[in-house]
Amino acid sequence: MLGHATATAFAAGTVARVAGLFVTFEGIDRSGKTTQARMLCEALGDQALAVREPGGTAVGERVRDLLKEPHVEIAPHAEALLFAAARSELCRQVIRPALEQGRVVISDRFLDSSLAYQGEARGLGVEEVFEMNRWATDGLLPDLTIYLAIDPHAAAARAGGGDRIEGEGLALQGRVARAYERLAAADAGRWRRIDADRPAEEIHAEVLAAVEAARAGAPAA
Ligand code: ATM
Repeated sequence: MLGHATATAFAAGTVARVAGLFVTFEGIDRSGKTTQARMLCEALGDQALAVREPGGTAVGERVRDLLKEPHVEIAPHAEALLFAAARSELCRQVIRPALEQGRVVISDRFLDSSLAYQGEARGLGVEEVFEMNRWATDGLLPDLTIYLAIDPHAAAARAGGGDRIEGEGLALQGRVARAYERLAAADAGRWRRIDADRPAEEIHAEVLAAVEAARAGAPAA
């Protein structure tokens, strides 16, 4: 699990930027991230830029298709590298330029998904996956990470898809949920944990408040 020292080291290695706000949404499958990212984006209007992971670039969208393909077997190391490759492209081509223009970048998943899914749930090691991503992204970290916390059984009861990773079911989602809880607890300054088993409008109001606080420079929680 990622310790405070590593988190600090990662922050210290971050390439400096002067403007913008980088907000990420995290949570298990069907926790409502996509809905909340869209609502936030609509609320902020032109100043916001929405991106999704993996995706958002030519390479990223093709990597997304490959990773979601139910019949393609991908070993955990390759899976982690593919997510990082898509993220690397997205950071360089889309996220950093938008932040430099002072925009609010809203990402549906980012680095922490790799820490939770590949690092913890797949057993590759959070530190290892973190280091690989630091290299891939030049150390870019979100300013605010909204964790939409929901019990995996409640999330599974919601309607939805069935890609390769989602198809692995409740056991995987349980491991991922526990990993998110630990990550959020280890860095309360960046993370904001929100109970996601509630009406979308209620959650959105809390998200908006957290974003406004982050813009004002207040801690996330
Ligand atoms: P979405 O839920 O955002 O569509 O993401 C697709 C899957 O990719 C999702 N699977 N489930 N359940 C989480 C997984 N994922 C990772 O395993 N690592 C990552 O770094 C990212 C960005 C996504």
